[in-house]
Amino acid sequence: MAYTRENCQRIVKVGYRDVAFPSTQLQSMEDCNDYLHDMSALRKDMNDKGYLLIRGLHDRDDVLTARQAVLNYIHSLGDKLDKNHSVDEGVLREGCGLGCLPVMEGHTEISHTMPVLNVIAGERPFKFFSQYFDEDVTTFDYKWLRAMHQSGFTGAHVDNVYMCRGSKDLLTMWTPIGDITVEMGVLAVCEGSNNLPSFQRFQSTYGEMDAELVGLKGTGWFTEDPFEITEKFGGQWKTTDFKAGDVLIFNMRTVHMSTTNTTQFARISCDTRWQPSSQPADPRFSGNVETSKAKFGLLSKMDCSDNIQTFTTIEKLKEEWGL
Ligand SMILES: O=C(O)CCC(=O)C(=O)O
Ligand SMILES: [Fe+2]
Repeated sequence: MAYTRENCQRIVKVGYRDVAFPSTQLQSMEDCNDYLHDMSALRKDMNDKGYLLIRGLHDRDDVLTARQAVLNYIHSLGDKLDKNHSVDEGVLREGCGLGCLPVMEGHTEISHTMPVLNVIAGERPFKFFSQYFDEDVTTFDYKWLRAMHQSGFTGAHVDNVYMCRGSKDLLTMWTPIGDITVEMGVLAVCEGSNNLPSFQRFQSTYGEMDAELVGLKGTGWFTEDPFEITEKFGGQWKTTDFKAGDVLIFNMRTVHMSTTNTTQFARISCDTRWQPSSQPADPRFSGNVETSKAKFGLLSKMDCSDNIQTFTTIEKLKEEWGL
């Protein structure tokens, strides 16, 4: 076999773990492009595996245009990018770590600009989700647009803990804004975590939690260690390199995290949420979305203000749940 990028094993970082990829611990994710028009097959995949990887759902050039707009915005804020490189390379200056890059999520100056919306709320995802749900669909106003700094990653979680106050059929679409390798920080999913019997206790405790309601302090992540998930509950971690245009779609019970950005590049991505219009939507993410005070995920690590009353921690809860 020829020694190519495709078959050579790389050492990548997931959380703080060094992991060989592809390997039994972290396998390559399969796309569903061969049966993209067979909605019942796609729904079955979503139910069995917990995700759909679609190559080229968005127009590649539109995504690259959005990337340019986001990089120009970051550059306009000064002292974020390496001056020895052109802006469109997206190289971060030395030491641009946690808190260096702007918060772009919510309804922000950049999240709702035409080049960005043209991709993340464009005709193509609307068409896909209306076919998938077989009815009219709606997407939250709140857009989780982000640029991941050097050494940054998202820990293992299910999205239900953040957005469980509306439709149970809610889906997340993760859109990389550019070509993103595993080394730059992509999403990894634990295949089967959404419905394997071995995840039942996890799903009926952590998976049911409304992080804001219980006053959870911190990120809302179950763990930063991917193998705590597989060792305790099973499932199979999978990931892949993404090209501009690709998307990963998963449901509220799919355990996912990101690989760690070990490069000098800003990793730009956006998650958007999709559901049938006929169902109620979580009120925190539609309408006046800037008012949500609860900060979870990486934002919780940056927020020094103590104005949000917190009552518990994930460590305490795990002890209570016996997990
Ligand atoms: O982009 C990330 O690092 C995390 C994204 C995520 O958790 C999601 O799309 O639900
Ligand atoms: Fe998530």
